[in-house]
Amino acid sequence: MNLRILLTTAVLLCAAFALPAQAQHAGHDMHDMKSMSATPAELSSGEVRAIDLKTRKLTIKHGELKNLGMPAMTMVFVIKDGVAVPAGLKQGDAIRFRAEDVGGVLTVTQIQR
Ligand SMILES: [Cu+2]
Repeated sequence: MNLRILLTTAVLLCAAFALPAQAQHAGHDMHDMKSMSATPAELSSGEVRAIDLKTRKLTIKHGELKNLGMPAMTMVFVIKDGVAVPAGLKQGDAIRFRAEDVGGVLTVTQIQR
């Protein structure tokens, strides 16, 4: 009798814990799918700290870069060949940009002021 009650309680407890876990998991999958489909056009915000058009090096103080799994920091990126830099872009300008890991080189593939 006692064992049966214990088992019933255990089953109910399992159900109680499993349901929220499943709901969270489903929500997480939906979030992943959403962020994946949004990724190609998603731009990050940053501020130009330095720019050298000869070497195509751009130092950006950036917020979190979700596609690179990078926290906010200031760092140097290489501007990808063929990517247009907004005319007169200078230190202190706020930008929206897209950075990608191209063969281990952190590369800016889109820049907008
Ligand atoms: Cu960084």
